[in-house]
Amino acid sequence: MDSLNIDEVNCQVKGWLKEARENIIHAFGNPLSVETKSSRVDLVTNMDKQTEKFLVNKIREFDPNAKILGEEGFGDNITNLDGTVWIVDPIDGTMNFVKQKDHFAIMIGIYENGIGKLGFIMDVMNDVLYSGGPENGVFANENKLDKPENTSLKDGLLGCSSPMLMMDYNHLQTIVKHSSGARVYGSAGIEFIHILRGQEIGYISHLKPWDFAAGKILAETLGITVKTIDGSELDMLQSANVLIATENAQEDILKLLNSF
Ligand code: 2AM
Ligand code: CA
Ligand code: CA
Ligand code: CA
Repeated sequence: MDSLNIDEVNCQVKGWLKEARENIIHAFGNPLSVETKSSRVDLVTNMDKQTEKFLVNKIREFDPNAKILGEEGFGDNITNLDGTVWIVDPIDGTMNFVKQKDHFAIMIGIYENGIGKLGFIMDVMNDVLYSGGPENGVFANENKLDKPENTSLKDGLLGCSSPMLMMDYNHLQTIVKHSSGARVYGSAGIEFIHILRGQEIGYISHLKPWDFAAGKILAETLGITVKTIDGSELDMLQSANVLIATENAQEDILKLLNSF
């Protein structure tokens, strides 16, 4: 693909995500096969793999030149961001998917020469697709979202990674003490959704590219900063300690971290 036709891609991807969502819901009737990856709490299921294969096949059919980075490894080995790069997280919040059958998302981020063009976060159980980018704005299904208020740290709820909060990495417990409270949803996608809707002022977690690729495009379109916790730009091919936040909350958190 030379250059993305935003409307066409939007329309195609929405159709795939609708189908992927239906496949996941139908699979609730069948036994789930669950394996561990790096640790006891890092899971992958047959539905993570099936959903990624489904999306990778759709992307390849639609855009044979696409480079695809997928969490479960059915995409390509990507070493740079040249051309059109699709970044896929087939099920974000696999632990929630396994334990709760709720609070998980399907995510796709599309980048052209490193620039975010379109992001998609499908909240599967609520049947709401968050989609869009800098050229068309951000939508929850068909409803356009306004920019969330630029709330400061003390006046808002902060989403946190559970292990980072427990271990007090990056002084996270102190940061939370300066906020209105912590929330831990167990899915980066669901945290992004709360921020897009103005229900949280931020989220701090150690994330991989597929965890933040889609959300970064949507959040930045609405004036939310998505950077490393010390304020540097993210590398779309590297994991990082990520801070997603309103501009004011990001400033408050940076000031706090610099005071240690
Ligand atoms: P995942 O479910 O797609 O793996 C909370 O676990 C959030 O952090 C989820 O969005 C999860 O994405 C992500 N995450 C990133 N690395 C993880 C890991 N090693 N173990 C569990 N979750 C991880
Ligand atoms: Ca995973
Ligand atoms: Ca993920
Ligand atoms: Ca995943």
